[in-house]
Amino acid sequence: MGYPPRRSREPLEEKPGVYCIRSLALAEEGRKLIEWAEAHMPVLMELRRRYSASKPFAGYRIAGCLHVTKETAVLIRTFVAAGAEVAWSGCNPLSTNDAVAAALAAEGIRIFAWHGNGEDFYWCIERTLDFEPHLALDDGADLITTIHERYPELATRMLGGTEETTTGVNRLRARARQGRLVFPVIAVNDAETKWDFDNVYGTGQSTIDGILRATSVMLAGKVFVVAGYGHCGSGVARRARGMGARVVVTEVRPIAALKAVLEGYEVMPMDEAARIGDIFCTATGMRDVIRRHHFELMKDGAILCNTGHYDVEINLPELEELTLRKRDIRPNCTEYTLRNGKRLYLLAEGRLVNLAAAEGHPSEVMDMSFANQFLAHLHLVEAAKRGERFPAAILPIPPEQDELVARMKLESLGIRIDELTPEQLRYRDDYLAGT
Ligand code: ARJ
Repeated sequence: MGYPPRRSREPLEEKPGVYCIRSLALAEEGRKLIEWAEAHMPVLMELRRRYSASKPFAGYRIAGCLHVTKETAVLIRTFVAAGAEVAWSGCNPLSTNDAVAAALAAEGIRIFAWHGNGEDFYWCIERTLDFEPHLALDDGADLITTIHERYPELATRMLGGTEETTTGVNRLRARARQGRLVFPVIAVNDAETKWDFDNVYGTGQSTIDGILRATSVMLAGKVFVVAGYGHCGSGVARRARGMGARVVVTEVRPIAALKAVLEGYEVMPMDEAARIGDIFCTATGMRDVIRRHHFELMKDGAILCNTGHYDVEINLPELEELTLRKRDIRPNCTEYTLRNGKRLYLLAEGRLVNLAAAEGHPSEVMDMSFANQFLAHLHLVEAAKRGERFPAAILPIPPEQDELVARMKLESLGIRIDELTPEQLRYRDDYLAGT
């Protein structure tokens, strides 16, 4: 094949141009994981049922760059059932589930992903672009950035893309502001049925899950410092409190800080939190939130992790500089002995602890995020079929889509809600009705 060799010399299973994964022998284990996720993703399964006869994606190729988990596999299978051809890479070097990747490869999905593919991260993304997609499904904007920077000709032919996460939407908005966005991108993250659920309840549960799997420490009574009180941080704070931790929040935004105060959390600068925290979790999307002098202030035994998209929130080069020696003490838990004699424990190399040390968000909540992904791509394809072209901008999901996803989720839960009566509808629209 006419593409550059990968860097990694690890033994991998490769069929050039079709897949490159850890081992096909894991496929059966992966199929069971996917089956389990399918049993917990009713909305996506209903969409699969609705669109598998009409196959609206027939003739369309989708490249995806998103954590290769059992939930993502359910999304991929749904696209395939609806007629799409799909090529996939992971969006984080430590989040690929090798068994799921094997199951997908065995089903004929083009997939370039294995756990620990750091050296070949962009090689994997580029292999999904060899296939000349019409659509890009991104998480963190590395795929869409690669298309713009390295495949400008392909970029002009793309119908559009979607972005899964806050950090990616921020990066793409920055690109759009500079006039450098070539095709439309739908901000799936900004759907209410995504960020008010996935970011809050998903991150809340899966981050605690990751910390517990990596450490098995008791949370009750611990001082648990959450950096950043956005949707993700507030979810982590809530679940840490639920486990009996004493939660401290650090912030830079006054309104977010005030929300944390009124929710009953201690709010203080990281300089103060660093001295008292037992467990630190960053959820800011910003770099260097925990840095040299914070490490120096920390207690012996402090545990550090990150749940933001990139591994920049804890300044690792500075941590390394302060370190005398280092060893892995448990899976996903590295002990750093500093020159000042104290030991700090870094989880999952500072990468997303919920995906690297656990399985990411539960299927039930990814059900809504991925229903939004599916419908957003359908929206792009239907527009293309009508000969319409959206502007090269960051677009919201269609508002009726948000409501549809919520209704389908409620229905799957067997929960019914009220409807406004005709009198109430009239009252809602009557600007004269007052005291
Ligand atoms: C796939 C997941 C999972 C999971 O929707 C979440 C988000 O915004 C990402 C930031 O990279 C991670 C993504 N996410 C969380 N859990 N994607 N499968 N189980």
